[in-house]
Amino acid sequence: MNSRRRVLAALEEAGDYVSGEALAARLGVSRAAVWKHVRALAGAGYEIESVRSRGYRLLAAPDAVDAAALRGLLAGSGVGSRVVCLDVTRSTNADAMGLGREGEPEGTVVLAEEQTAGRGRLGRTWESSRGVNLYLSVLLRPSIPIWNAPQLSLVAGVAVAEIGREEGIDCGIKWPNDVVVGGRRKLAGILTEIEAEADRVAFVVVGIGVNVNAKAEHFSAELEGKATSMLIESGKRRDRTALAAKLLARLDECYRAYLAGGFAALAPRWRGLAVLDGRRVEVASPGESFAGVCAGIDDDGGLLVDDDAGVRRRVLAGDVTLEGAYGPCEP
Ligand code: BT5
Repeated sequence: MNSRRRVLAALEEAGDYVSGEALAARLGVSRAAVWKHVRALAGAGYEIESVRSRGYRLLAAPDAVDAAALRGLLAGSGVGSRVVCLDVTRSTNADAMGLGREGEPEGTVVLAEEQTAGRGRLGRTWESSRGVNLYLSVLLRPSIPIWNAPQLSLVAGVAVAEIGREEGIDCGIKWPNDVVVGGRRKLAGILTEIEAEADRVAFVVVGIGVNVNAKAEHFSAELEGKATSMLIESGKRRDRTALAAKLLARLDECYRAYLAGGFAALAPRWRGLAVLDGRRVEVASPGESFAGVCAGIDDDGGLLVDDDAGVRRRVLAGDVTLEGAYGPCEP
């Protein structure tokens, strides 16, 4: 632990005033050095009171993901073997793609407090208010053909929705990549991007945005009634560091299961979280649109829809909405 973190740990532990002298003795540094660390902590958003005769007292910690704590919680996990925490970036997916091209190893995670150009699918945007939600991207190097890459969105969907449910949120998965509450309000989105070599995957970036502590006012008017957060659903704020660790550890477990057994190994879990089964849907996939009744997914992750002529169709890419609704996050 560096000196700055040790000062912080001492203040957190005391929960009361600690004299500069005591801190200096504990860390084996000068009182001036302690003061410098306290100033640096204040610069990082910690509210620290300083009273002449009593010393320093920690009043409030910034609500930021704690990179060091996150790394500690993920020790031993493949996903999160390296964690890059950024304050502001355009898109963590773009960053992770860049790291992939530079040869970064599998499991590297890029996380940001805020995105200024968060990406959805098909050129759509992901609203990424500062300091309230999770925006993270995971670099993976699975040895799979490119046509199987979309399965990784489904794998991530299992991890996100399972953690959502464990947090007490009644969420489910809308094929292919939305985690929704009440079948309608979007809690999380997943964007999988690939870099390909001939017909094999060179690397994949799985980007996950989860609305955690956002309030309704953090979303644009356009998303009113369409976006939700764990706070909105439960009235409870969550520690984003702990939540990110749980999510990444679960993703690690799901990814290992996928590598060992293919998507079939995850399909039963995915089906247990599905929200569209048995419902009338409209499918807009590249080159065709049709309506029908959703019949779940097959073991490769393709969506099965019985069209109005009674033909079972298999959808591999596209958007699915409940019939009569409009827009990809409407159902
Ligand atoms: C997605 O796209 O749902 C994928 C979102 C992936 C976001 C993560 S954040 C970390 C990583 N870095 C990135 O740059 N991206 C990933 P799509 O299915 O196309 O849905 C996009 C639509 O969801 C938008 O057009 C809006 O209607 C809606 N939307 C945008 N921001 C939202 C938010 N914060 N919460 C809920 N819905 C949102």
